[in-house]
Amino acid sequence: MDMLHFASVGTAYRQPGNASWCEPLLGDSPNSRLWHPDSNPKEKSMKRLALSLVLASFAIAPAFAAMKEKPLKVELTAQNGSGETGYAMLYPHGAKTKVIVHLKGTPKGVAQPDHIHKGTCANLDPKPAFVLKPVVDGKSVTIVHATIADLLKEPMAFNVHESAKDLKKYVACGDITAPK
Ligand SMILES: [Cu+2]
Repeated sequence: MDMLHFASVGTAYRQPGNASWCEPLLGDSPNSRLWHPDSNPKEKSMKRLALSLVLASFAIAPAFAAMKEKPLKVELTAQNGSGETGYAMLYPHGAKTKVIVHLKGTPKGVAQPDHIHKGTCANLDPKPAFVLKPVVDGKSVTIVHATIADLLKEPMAFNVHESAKDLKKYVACGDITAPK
């Protein structure tokens, strides 16, 4: 059902003095005449209930959206003398997260594997939890199938590896922590 459809339902069954907050949503549309005026009262009240639930969810959704996730920045510090430092930005992307990694001091043209691992930089689970696009010339962009809240549920960290050949050398790392 699209918004117009909702609007016509709302016009047909709206009661006087009821729910003034939803007025802006309910334009008087010619479509409302399509609704049968003699449908039985029980059905009407069921429809009203369904309608108010739907409208309530419309009213609540923006409130949630307002307190929804903000982008999160994770600082990445150099490891093993790499001189590679930077940060990762995590942007809410529906039920997913868009991750953009920015690194300075990377070797030119080299693809550096990049992951989110469970654990912390000090104690990293070697198995990647999320595989990111490799960092090339200091940048990597990936859509991760988890929300920022998911990524904050347990300790997790970004890490960047020297190269596909030299995976064991970590060149940068950053713990994912909630903003203070
Ligand atoms: Cu890794």
